[in-house]
Amino acid sequence: MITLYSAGPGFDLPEYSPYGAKTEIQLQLADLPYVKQIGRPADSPKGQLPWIEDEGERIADSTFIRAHIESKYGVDLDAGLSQEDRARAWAIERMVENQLGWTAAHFRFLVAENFDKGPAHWFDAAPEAMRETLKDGLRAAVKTNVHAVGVGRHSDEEITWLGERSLKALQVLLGDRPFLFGERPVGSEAVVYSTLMVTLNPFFDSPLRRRAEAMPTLVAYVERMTDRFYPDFRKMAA
Ligand SMILES: N[C@@H](CCC(=O)N[C@@H](CS)C(=O)NCC(=O)O)C(=O)O
Repeated sequence: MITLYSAGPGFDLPEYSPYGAKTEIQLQLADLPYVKQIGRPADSPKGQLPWIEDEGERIADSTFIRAHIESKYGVDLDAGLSQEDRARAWAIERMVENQLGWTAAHFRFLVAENFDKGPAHWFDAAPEAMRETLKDGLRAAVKTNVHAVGVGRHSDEEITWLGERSLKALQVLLGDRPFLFGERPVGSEAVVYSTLMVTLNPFFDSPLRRRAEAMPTLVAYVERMTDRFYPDFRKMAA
């Protein structure tokens, strides 16, 4: 049985790590049984969530986890897609992870009110004397990363504009289909959903969230995916 290590539920989401949710959904799409445990990035072979343990083997990074499950279990999460659509799926995945995700992370971690009501609480159990140092360390690390990928060099308005371009692209790509490539969810769907889920999360306010909320296609898509992959969460939230 595969064990998935991820962040777990939090901040009104069924899984707080977008990459953890991606892997969790891909395990479900592959029809593979798994158990889920809360993991700490420091314990991961690559220092980040998620990672899996599969018959003694530890695999980290959501993209490599997908490659592992597809090759080991003979699954094709993009079954039925043409070569062109497979290429499109990869391009969509890169846009979402390498661009949209960072714009959303900027608002979640680097806007003081959001950081204080959210990520700052990860240190609630730490000794009081260390708490502020730990919070500063997390904020500084995220800031360095957001700056390194380029997003952090822009104003909030510019970051919103950049993120909105990806949201608009997703809206067009989805059109009136229930899933990206038709009636059936494919592998890249997991990434699109998990990133939109954190972007639209009402727990954190941001101009980017409000732009996403104004796109009914994306809102309905997130609800559809949550119903399908986190049905218990939807029931609880109802
Ligand atoms: N490329 C990685 C990205 C994973 C990632 O960014 N994980 C975040 C949680 S959503 C993390 O562990 N961050 C802690 C850190 O980078 O120190 C993947 O696809 O799994």
